[in-house]
Amino acid sequence: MKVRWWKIGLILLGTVILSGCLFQPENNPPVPALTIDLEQGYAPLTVSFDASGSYDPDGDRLSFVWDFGDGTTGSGTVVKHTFSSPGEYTITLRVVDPRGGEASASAEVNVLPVPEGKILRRYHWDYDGEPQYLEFLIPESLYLRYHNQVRHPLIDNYNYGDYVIEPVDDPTLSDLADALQARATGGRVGVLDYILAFVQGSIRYVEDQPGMEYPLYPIETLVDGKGDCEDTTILYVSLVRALGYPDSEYHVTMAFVDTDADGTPDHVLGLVPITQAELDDLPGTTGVWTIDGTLYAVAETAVNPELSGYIRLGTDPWGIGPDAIKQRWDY
Ligand SMILES: [Ca+2]
Ligand SMILES: [Ca+2]
Ligand SMILES: [Ca+2]
Ligand SMILES: [Ca+2]
Repeated sequence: MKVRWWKIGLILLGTVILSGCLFQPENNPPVPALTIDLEQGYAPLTVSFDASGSYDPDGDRLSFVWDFGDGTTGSGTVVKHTFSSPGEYTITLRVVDPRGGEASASAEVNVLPVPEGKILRRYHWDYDGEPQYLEFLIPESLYLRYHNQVRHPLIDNYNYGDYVIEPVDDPTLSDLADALQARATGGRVGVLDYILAFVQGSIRYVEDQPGMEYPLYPIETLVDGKGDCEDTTILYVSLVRALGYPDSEYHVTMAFVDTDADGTPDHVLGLVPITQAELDDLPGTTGVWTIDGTLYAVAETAVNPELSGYIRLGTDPWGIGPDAIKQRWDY
């Protein structure tokens, strides 16, 4: 049998040409996915954009091109962008495959101007291992009202209670307390613990000058973002009190305690009354004190989260007990 090798060669060549050139598989465009972490906020607003949910039906490698709608562009799967001016922006994500296939997705971001006469503060803290974020507007006149008040060095006149019962800041503190309450879960104890984590995590611990305790009004602590034990306790107690503004159901107490048993009080902490039934919900176990027949959960507010982590409601980090109380302010 005569085999015509050259004919077989031609057939093979033809097969290669047909499959390689004429019958190239169709290219499917990518399927874009776009998520953003903030849709609205005050200028300057930093927003995180994530396109990692995008895919290509053919498994093609994808590239990502961003147009932030403010004249700037970017690239990459996950990008952060800061909008410096107020306005409504349309952000467009273009997902491209190497064969010319592409698809787009878009999102809207509304950047608000900080209203005249308000101070914008942004608070970051953790709760149960989850990052928390809150923007809050504080009337500048209120801040100046307190900031400009002359305080005398407190050597033995510890009138910390005056900083809590001060009424003019109550509506503003109530707005903040309500915003925190709306984010909390776990009933009354959950709300109290959540607000404690807010104070611990978003107010930086800074000590007063030695021998001169200088108490801050809650609005000052919120604007300045720093304070020591009396300042953070005054803030916490004021926020808890403001939860029920104007008729508080959240009775609360502030205590001046002696942590080193030398007979002189040296530290301020909060005490929140709880019921026997609420004990099961309490995250802490070492700080439940009985005072005059009432159960109180210790609220230690002065914490450096970088050094010691968060101290949950119902924790007595000093191991002192109620006998260490030298003075108490009740609301
Ligand atoms: Ca493709
Ligand atoms: Ca007040
Ligand atoms: Ca202080
Ligand atoms: Ca002491």
